[in-house]
Amino acid sequence: MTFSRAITRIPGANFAKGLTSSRELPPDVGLAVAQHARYCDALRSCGLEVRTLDPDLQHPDSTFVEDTAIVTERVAVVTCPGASSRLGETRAMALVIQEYYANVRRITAPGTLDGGDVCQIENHFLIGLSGRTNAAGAAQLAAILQEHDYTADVVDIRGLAALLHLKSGLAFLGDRRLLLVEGLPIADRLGAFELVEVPVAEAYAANCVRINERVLVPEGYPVTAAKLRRLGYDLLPLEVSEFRKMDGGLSCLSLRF
Ligand code: CIR
Repeated sequence: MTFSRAITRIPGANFAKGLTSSRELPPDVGLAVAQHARYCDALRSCGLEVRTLDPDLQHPDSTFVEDTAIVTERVAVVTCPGASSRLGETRAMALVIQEYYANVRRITAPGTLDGGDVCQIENHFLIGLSGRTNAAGAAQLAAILQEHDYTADVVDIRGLAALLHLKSGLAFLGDRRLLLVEGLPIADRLGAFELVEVPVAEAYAANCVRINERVLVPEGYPVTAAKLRRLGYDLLPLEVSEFRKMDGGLSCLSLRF
């Protein structure tokens, strides 16, 4: 998959009021803004044209733009996020997406779906059933994707409390390879892929992002980084400590298409 654009949103002054399960100290908003700026620079260094949206002060989690839309080569789908505090984020995102896509579809209630639960693997999609994405939302997305000649498979991660979203524990690296947290009980569903395991102690590093010739990885996870380097990947490590405190990872911070 080749990407040429990304959409991001700068964290707002109310970023620390977003949803989190973390027991870490609240995030430093100034540092989050600085880390976000470096993230956008990294996307540019991968060859992407980056559209950076202004902070949305109504929605403290709105910097995690990945959850609001699925953007593919053939269709864009605006989601219906599973957390009620995030529902309003999609209105502004739909307007932006319409500038790039003639074909914009929507997930509608009672369906809920967060983009973090959707992993594109070439022409196939894994859709996670999670605390945020319900069966109706997953079925709506699968149907839309199938209309556009994609295939989709639903994987239930609701028993895995450590995973907020499917992509909290899994990333497609290209080359028929998936990076995933060691022991993830969905591994047997992924037989067609070479699985690259991330040790549980580095679980956060399973949320990497392959962009064109490079792989964005979170700074500070040496075992995973060494594995990926041994496989020949050109890594771009980024410090995202303040986003981790809000349960967000590298993929959540952009829509790439
Ligand atoms: C939330 O709980 O919705 C945000 N604090 C974090 C969202 C992270 N998004 C993602 O993993 N795709």
